Amino acid sequence: MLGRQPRQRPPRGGGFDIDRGGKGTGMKQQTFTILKPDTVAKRNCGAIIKRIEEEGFEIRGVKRVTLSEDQAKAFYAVHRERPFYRSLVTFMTEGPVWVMALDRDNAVEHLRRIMGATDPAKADAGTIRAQFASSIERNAIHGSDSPENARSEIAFFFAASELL
Ligand code: RTP
Ligand code: MG
Repeated sequence: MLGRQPRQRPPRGGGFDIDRGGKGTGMKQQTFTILKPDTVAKRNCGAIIKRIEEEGFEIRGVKRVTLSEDQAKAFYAVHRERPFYRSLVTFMTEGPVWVMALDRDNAVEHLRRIMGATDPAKADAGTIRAQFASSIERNAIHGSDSPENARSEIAFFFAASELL
């Protein structure tokens, strides 16, 4: 029978911004987060994940990893000329982190909003960093700053087959 074409699907994994809901739901967007070593050490992962889920994010991929120095340097390469780069790499490799691929409408902007400012002293009340960060460096959580970076950060840690 003509007219029943298979539905075209975008690639999985690296790009799962799929409108899976059909009618009425907006386009899902992907973002990426790291629960940083301070969060894991203080056993705050559960509380932060609860908040992330309550905010409507779907956790599409999650794993616990300990970053190598090369991985931390590469992940934060954009900051390699900044005075805090060396210290940031030391911090990010001091213990395990949890990395997560997240899915939600307006995911990038929404996660950044609920994370709060980089410096917890400047973070709005009720944000994750206001609640859980200890300093501008030990600030509990990373969130992608653009959809493009979310895509590459997810691909940095996850194979497409882990995000089905
Ligand atoms: P992130 O990338 O981790 O989500 O944080 P962000 O966008 O809010 O901040 P960014 O400017 O990208 O900085 C990356 C991470 O570097 C550490 N940092 N330390 N000592 C300092 O002045 C300083 N500034 C930044 C923080 O861990 C920050 O999240
Ligand atoms: Mg950043």
